[in-house]
Amino acid sequence: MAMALSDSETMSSALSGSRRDLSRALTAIENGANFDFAAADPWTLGVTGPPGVGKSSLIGSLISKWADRGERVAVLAVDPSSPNSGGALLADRMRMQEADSADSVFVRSLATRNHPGGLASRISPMIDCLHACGWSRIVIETVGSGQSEIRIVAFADRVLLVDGPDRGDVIQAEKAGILELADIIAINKSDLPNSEQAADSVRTAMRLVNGSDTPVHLVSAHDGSGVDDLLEEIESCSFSVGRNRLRAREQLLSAWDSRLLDHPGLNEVLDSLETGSITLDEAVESLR
Ligand SMILES: Nc1nc2c(ncn2[C@@H]2O[C@H](COP(=O)(O)OP(=O)(O)OP(=O)(O)O)[C@@H](O)[C@H]2O)c(=O)[nH]1
Ligand SMILES: [Mg+2]
Repeated sequence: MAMALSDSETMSSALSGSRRDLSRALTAIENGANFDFAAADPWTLGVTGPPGVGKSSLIGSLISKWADRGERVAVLAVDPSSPNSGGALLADRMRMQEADSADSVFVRSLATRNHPGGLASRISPMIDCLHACGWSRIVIETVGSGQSEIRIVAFADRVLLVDGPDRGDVIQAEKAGILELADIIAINKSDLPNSEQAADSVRTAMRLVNGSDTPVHLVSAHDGSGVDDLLEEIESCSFSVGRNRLRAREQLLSAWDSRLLDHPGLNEVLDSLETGSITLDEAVESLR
């Protein structure tokens, strides 16, 4: 039975600024607790892209700039493989970069494998909870390598695709189907050779995919070049109706998935399917 968090002591302490109780509240939500604060619209950014292109480093650079402007930034780092490494790495990087802005940064890692019913159904209440606790910029980082990661990023109101200067990175992003969801593209590691060419091939691919001029920024998380412009683009980003529909579709599919995977009759139906005693259509009917 899902517990309601709204009236709990943990939640009121999280709302008054306790980071420890915020962590507890997020864990409770992750485990199925309801969070039904009617809050104003949270500000969310999804950051995705192939492994190792510098998503976390770039988020680190954006965080310093946001912190300078007085924003409080929360990052949900979705790690498909290990429960901690992604978030821990990101946290380390941030500690290194801005020891003095620690109060304005909150990082939480989430392991997709802890969620047989899909993490996607837990993301929105987590975002609402962070927003209610005063986090004004909420970033969701996920490796863009599979369908479930793409679905998670669809829960953000704006999506930044980070790519690298290797042609291989660009192709991976195309294959995973994340180009369509991107409002803004950053080619990171512009301090390395070939980034101009990578930016050009992404621009070409975007025109083919979206028929639109999605902005492509060359940036370097290492030397900071291009990051100011990227931040301005993110802040002024207004998303297209077409992409909203795409996002709504991904959200619907993930809600559908979780409902199916959480269905109490699932195992029984799988048994019957396995032995051939029911057809696929009958299975779908009985799980409705
Ligand atoms: N030369 C160069 N290296 C970079 C830059 N940004 C990140 N890196 C390096 O790229 C590697 C991966 O960086 P991360 O920020 O962990 O990349 P990521 O995309 O978050 O990686 P995953 O979350 O594991 O997919 C690290 O060794 C970084 O130091 C950059 O602008 N230039
Ligand atoms: Mg990362």
